[in-house]
Amino acid sequence: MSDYDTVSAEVEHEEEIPEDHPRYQDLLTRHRIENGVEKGITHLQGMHAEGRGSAFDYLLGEETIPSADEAERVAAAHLLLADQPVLSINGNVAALVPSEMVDLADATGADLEVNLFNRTPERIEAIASHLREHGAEDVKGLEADARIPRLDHQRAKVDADGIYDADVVVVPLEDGDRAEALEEMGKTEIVIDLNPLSRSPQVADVPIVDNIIRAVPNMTDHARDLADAGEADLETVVEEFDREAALEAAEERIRNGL
Ligand code: PTJ
Repeated sequence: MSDYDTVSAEVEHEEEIPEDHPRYQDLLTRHRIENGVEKGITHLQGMHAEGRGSAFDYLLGEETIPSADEAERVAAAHLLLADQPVLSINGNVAALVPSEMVDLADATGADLEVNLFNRTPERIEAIASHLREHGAEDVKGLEADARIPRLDHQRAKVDADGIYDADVVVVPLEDGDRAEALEEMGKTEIVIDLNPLSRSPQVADVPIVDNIIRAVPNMTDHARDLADAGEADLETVVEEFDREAALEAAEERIRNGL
């Protein structure tokens, strides 16, 4: 049977996408983003972001490369060491990995905070409800009672007891100046982005060049493996990480397939 016969023209539920389809992960991702747009969770611009991401993922071989796996372990160690870790959620993240983000928050004691570029009360509420439907108990980002300094767009709006006060922040799927502004606030930043040349991974303490669909569950697995490690061991994991080498390894894979 050809690919054309195995996937129906209009996929209503993701279970209809055959798992043995050679493009399964890409079809699943596209379906979740489309669904997100229909539900008012994902902005239309999120489709462009997804298209860009999937091109890089194709060149990466649609797999978690060893340097990304290491970065995901280091990220887990940072989150376990943190006093106040926060996972930032935009419209693409909410559509792609809602329950996976809730699991990561559970495994690391992190808070979930909605933070949007195209911020409207309706989208904030839709994303918070979507996360609650996937098991989140407390969702931050609705108060927006603090501002990230020197950022003149909607992403500056954060919760005072959330991202504003956090020591470690996970920033997925945004190429922008917020990463630089958070860096200037002295926060430890973990960025998930398939493009190693984006501004966000370029300034991150831990750049993770991997598809968020693979990265987040793997971070959770690492966090569970490291749960009993002592503080000194976690510090060692963090200190041994070479962010430049991780970025170079990803670029090398994308450019030369190596
Ligand atoms: O929901 P909002 O209103 O906050 O809007 C979010 C958008 C999509 C507008 C915003 O995040 C955006 O414009 O993103 P950019 O600038 O397109 O950057 C997104 C980055 O994420 C790009 O570098 C993509 O390569 C990368 N990316 C896209 N999909 C994935 C990804 N990285 C990892 N996993 C993915 N599935």
